[in-house]
Amino acid sequence: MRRGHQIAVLALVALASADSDAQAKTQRGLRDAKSAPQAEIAAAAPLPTIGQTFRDCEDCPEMVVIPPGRFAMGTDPAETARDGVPDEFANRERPRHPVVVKAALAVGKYHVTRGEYARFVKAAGYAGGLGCYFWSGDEVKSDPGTSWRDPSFPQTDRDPVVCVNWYDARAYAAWLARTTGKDYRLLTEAEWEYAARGGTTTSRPWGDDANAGCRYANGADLEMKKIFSNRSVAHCRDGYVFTSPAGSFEPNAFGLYDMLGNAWQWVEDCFHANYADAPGDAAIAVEGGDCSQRAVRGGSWNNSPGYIRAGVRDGVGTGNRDSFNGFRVARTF
Ligand SMILES: [Ca+2]
Repeated sequence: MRRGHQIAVLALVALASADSDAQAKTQRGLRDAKSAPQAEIAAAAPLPTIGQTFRDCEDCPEMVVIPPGRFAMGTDPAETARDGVPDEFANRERPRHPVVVKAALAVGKYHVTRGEYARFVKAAGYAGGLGCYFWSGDEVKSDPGTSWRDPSFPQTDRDPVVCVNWYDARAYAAWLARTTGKDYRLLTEAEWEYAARGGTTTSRPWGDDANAGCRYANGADLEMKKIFSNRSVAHCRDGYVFTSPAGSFEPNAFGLYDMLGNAWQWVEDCFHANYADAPGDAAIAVEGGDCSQRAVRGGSWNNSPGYIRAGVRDGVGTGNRDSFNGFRVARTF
């Protein structure tokens, strides 16, 4: 009952645009809450409010409560044509379709950092794994000597952890859930795109201009061009060739940092080639399709401007550890 009360009151706070079914449940929940003993309500955990930030333990990732709402997931052909995205990638973002996020949820304010991951590895005795794919400038190579501790370029403990595969990301979220008693997990792909867009409908949270992104995202930029001269880069300087410390750029409208760029983010869903059978409920992670790959979102430090967009998506083998890929966590209330 206590959990039900929390959900009901949370929905009262923020369910401005959720569907009628959710609203009906909210109204039923509120009637239940009003009739419940005051002592039980008083004993419940404090209720989150939209935009609130919190940590569930001293070393836990900082979380942001984002609102429920509706959005259009995916892109139209004009967007990818404008950015010169090849059909092979552009077709993954079709068709654009409506999705509802029925309840507020908490999303990591930043990627899980290398320091946070290190605490997990130590506390849980997790192997973590050696061997990571890194970019030599000409090609992606595997090196058994690289790992999340040393991804082949320098990082601080505030940088996003990379060289983690999908199992590593899930293991971290599961450990966080065990240690806090809260419902930590990876985001679904639809939740991720909703969170990345932050209420915007442009190709990026700051607009459509890729060359205006250096205040908001760490992608391939003129700084990278000094070292990797053959790269297609944004015509601006974000200041980082490789990963950047979490929160080095401006947040989106939901208060989330680095949703685009820095490191691709693993999500829960199996990879589907397009959205032909995509659900309209963001809480549902897509099963079926190719579950040997999971979706990654957001682009990374080495991606050219066409891949630093809210709609861009890729599939990566679940066991692959790449120096481009990291993750952030979500928490259900
Ligand atoms: Ca950069």
